[in-house]
Amino acid sequence: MNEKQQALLIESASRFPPPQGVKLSYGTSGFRADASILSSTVFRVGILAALRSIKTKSVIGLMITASHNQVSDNGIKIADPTGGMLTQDWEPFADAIANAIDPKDFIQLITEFVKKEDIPIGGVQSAEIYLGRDTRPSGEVLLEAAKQGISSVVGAVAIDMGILTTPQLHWMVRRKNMGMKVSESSYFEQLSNSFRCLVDLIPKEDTVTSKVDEKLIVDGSNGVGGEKLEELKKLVDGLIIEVRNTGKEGEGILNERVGADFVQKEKVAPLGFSSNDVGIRLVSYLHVHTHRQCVLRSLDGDADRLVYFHIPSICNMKIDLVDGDKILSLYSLFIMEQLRALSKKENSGMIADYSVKLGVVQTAYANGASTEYLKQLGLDIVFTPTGVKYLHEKAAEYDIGIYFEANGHGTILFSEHCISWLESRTNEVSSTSKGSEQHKAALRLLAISNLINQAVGDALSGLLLAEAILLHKGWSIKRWATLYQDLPSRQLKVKVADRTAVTTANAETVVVKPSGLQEAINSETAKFPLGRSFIRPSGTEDVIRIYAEASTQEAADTLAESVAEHAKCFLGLNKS
Ligand code: 16G
Ligand code: MG
Repeated sequence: MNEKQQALLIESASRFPPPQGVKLSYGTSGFRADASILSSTVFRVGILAALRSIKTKSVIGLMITASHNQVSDNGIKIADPTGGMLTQDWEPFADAIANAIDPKDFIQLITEFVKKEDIPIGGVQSAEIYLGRDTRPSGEVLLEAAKQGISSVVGAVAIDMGILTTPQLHWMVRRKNMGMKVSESSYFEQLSNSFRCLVDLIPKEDTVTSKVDEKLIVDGSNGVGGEKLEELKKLVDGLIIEVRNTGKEGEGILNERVGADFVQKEKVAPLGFSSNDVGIRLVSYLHVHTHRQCVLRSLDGDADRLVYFHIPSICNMKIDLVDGDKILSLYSLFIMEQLRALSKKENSGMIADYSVKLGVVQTAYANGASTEYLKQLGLDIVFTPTGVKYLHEKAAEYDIGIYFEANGHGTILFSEHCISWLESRTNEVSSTSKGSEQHKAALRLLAISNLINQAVGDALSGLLLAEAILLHKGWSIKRWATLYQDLPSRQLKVKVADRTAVTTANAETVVVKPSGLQEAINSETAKFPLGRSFIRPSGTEDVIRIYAEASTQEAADTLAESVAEHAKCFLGLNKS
């Protein structure tokens, strides 16, 4: 590093002193904390993003959001050149510079890192960083800190893409690095065009059932997702979308008793939903009136999570949840159907000449019934630890990799090879095979690859895909929910001072430390039919999480409680 660069870093860092007595960690989804202490962290992540851009010679994304956290929190995460999460190799450096108090240590860390990674800085190199932020009021101040961090690396340029959902920013970074033009309107166009394409491919005989004139009611969590869905819906033909909790002045507070995280964890309806949304209600299709179950959807604070739900009874506004596992099952079923159609030999002479490697990725939180269902479909299922970055990496090993966490994070990845094969299937067909089932199946899969966000899970594109499949199948949420019946489950958490006291293996299904705890969990689990339980340290809070499922709710509750007791005991948290 030359003197000019060093002086620039020292001077700008002096304007962003780090908070005292706080240790920040990049965690599963970037840095998150109370917004008032984050300026220095965001400034430093700006520097890191510039270094990453120089190293990879690509555009890097920097998103300011704390997703489903309370409105007073904020956070920052990086999108790598592919649009995915920051490579895990760089996380220790992120932690180190975020926590370096002494300016000399800070400069030394950067000097050593650029040397080790062979990153030339201070000279003619250029770097480009796209900045996005959600609707949090603290976003603007933190945006400024990010810009200052970026401009303290010679040759680095920050481009403010404005208020965006997290998946929009990841999508833009991916697309830009693929050499394409990037704008928010191109994102909306791609989603609405590919949705229309899927709807146009619905077999004609099914149109009566699929023309259900039902409003899509969506909880926007009072965040950026609601705002963007209001824009997207203007372009989407064939769906009537009503966004509740849009975050407009006076409508409510971001993530406060609203949003996918609240709905999934608390299993009650979010604010903004009333007795009118309970049970079944009258809807019309064509000129016929019918009673249908009222289907509701919920996005999280930065719109990278989606769940569906239904409120069966007015008494307590408790919900029946259609979670990420069921979304995964719906997608998997539809994709399998298309692949099956594609591999059928027809008179057309169009023969599938390549066997697509399809895989499904889940975590230990996936309900056992969902895994069983997917196995019965004949799918290859693999498990990874919790956190999008792990699932995404695994899914990328397949031609078509579908991943979902139960909490609604997930997407579908198509390999380049698979996309070119599908394109050749649709382009090279002889005129006789146009309109054949094979041809349509290839077109549908291509439309899915355009609709679904391949950079990261995206509630807006995920919602349109689920709706297109439901329309295609003429399915109600009730029919969808009966794909399988969830096993009763319970989640608990135990507060700890040091969550590293617990370590796990085998995709978090086995506790390694404290030693002996796994044996205790095994003997509890063995007491319950269909019993399954695991514990893991949270990646976002100072807690240990406990999950249990069993054949009855009572058994799942008892199992979770006894495992929690064992955990406390092994961690020395029990009194006396
Ligand atoms: C973060 C992760 C999510 C994971 C959750 C687990 C991303 C974008 N988000 O929100 O995938 O399910 O953390 O939280 O990676 P926990 O570690 O506190 O249980
Ligand atoms: Mg989120």
